[in-house]
Amino acid sequence: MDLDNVAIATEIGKLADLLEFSGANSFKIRAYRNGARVIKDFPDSFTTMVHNDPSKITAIQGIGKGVAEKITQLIELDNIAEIDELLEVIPVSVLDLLRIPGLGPKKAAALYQTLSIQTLDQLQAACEDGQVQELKGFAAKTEQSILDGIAIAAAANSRIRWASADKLAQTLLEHLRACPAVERIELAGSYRRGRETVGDLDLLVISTKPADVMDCFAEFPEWEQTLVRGDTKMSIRVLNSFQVDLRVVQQESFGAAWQYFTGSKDHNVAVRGHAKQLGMKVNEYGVFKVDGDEEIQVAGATEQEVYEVLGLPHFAAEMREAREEFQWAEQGALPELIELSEIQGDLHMHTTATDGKATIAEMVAAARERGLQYIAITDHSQRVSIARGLTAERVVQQWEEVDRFNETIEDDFRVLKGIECDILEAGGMDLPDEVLALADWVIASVHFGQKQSREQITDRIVGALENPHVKIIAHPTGRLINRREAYQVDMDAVFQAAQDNRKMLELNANPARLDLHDVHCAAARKREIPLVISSDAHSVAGLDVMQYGIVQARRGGLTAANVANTQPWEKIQQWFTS
Ligand code: DGT
Ligand code: CA
Ligand code: CA
Ligand code: ZN
Repeated sequence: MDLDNVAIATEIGKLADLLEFSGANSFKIRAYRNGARVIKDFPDSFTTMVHNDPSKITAIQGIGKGVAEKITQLIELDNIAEIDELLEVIPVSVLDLLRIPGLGPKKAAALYQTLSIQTLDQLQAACEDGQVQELKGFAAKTEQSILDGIAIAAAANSRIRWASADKLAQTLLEHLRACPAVERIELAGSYRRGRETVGDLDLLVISTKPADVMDCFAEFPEWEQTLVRGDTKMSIRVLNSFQVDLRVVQQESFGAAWQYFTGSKDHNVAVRGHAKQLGMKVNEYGVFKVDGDEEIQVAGATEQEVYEVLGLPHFAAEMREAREEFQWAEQGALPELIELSEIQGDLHMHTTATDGKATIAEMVAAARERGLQYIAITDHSQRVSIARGLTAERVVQQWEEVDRFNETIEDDFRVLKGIECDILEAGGMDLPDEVLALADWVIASVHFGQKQSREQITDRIVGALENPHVKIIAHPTGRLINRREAYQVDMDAVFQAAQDNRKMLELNANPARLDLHDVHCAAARKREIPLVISSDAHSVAGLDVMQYGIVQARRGGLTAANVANTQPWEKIQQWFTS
């Protein structure tokens, strides 16, 4: 089976999970876990290596003989025998238990062995009954954190992050575009609307040969199971059980179908209501004028004409949530949503001085290749000791290095002296004001004490916004999609403090963060607080996540004017002093 590296890494990770659950040797488990990580990040295809030159695989650092064997087995025999053997004694549903944040395989195994818990539902019931806190090694507090974690795990199970959906979507498009029966193919649903997580992918195809299209769909390399197959509609599961729906439509109703299946449902309900008032009817086949018993089709081939005959603008897909878009349309105030090409600089990234993988020079070269005009180097401050955070002395040295570096640059490209300075648990900044005063760009972040009370965390962030040297708060709520809830923070107070102190807020483009979320972005826009979309890159490749931040910003209704780093650096500086 030809698999991409992510799919291979997932299987190896699953093996590690199952081994850990069954109490196997910890060195072996670690070897598989490390292997999975190396595979996921490796630039060349393991499938290709297995086919062409298997000896290459064991030469890769972090891939031992055991891992290499499993990879070969998976590619050549379609499965890993050891996984099948383990699944004969361990129900597959227990893997869900391992996704609960804070519940390691040891605890999961204890729950399985003592209380026969196999599913999230059973675990929830046992926690609610208070059975779990009776077990050795489980306190009442553990029980509560398991309950909190179940909600996250359940959501994580059914929806995937937009960036992962995007990777899958691109391989699906590539596969189906090669199919001769496919005349046109587009993506719809929550993916097209840019939601931060996607429940399933929706594909729409124009073709006069639906059966051929469906045959081709079933030949997708990551196909796992066909759920339904009708005359024009087919649903499959791909690896990792994710669902993909495909519909085949005719040219003359393509626009109507695309509009319908893009949703959202609430947006479509509003569109239909609007049509009714005009004596018209909208469905997935077209727009129809209703005249007594007669229905005459007046639009359908393109999405544009569907909206146009209803007197509505062609809403960007990211707006279609029945939030404010109809009001904007009525007022003729539809925002022109920001695009990636409008970004001029990136103001949050790390280097080898702390936990980044590239040097300043390498980050600069990569930023220039991506067409940027300026970047800020913002390594961690000393409190983040695991990342070798910078002391006052080291950060001043780094800034001298940046000064020297700028002198070697002949054109207008600019490297800014920055720091991602921690907001201390007790409040206050991790570096003295005299040091922060030397920086061009001070980001303040909460990395520690995230479990503090709402009041404490809010006070810390508001305090940072009041510091005269701080320009911006990074990832203001700290959430990690599907993994960690936001910390308790009063966002109204944060917005107010940003306004009062004329500060900015970050939209972190890392696909696991996307923090602020879309509704927060919209709130910041209303309050005229400039946002900065940042990659928070820890490597050269990390700069490319900017695109995900753009999708999120568009969902928040942001235009270039709402996002500071669409402007030249001088403009950003002026904003703080004007
Ligand atoms: P998801 O997959 O949960 O992330 O969210 P969506 O929005 O992609 O939802 P999905 O896949 O169930 O359906 C795709 C679109 O098709 C949805 O946004 C609107 C449209 N649609 C699906 N079922 C219905 C329905 O029963 N009524 C209406 N009005 N629209 C529907
Ligand atoms: Ca969907
Ligand atoms: Ca669907
Ligand atoms: Zn950072």
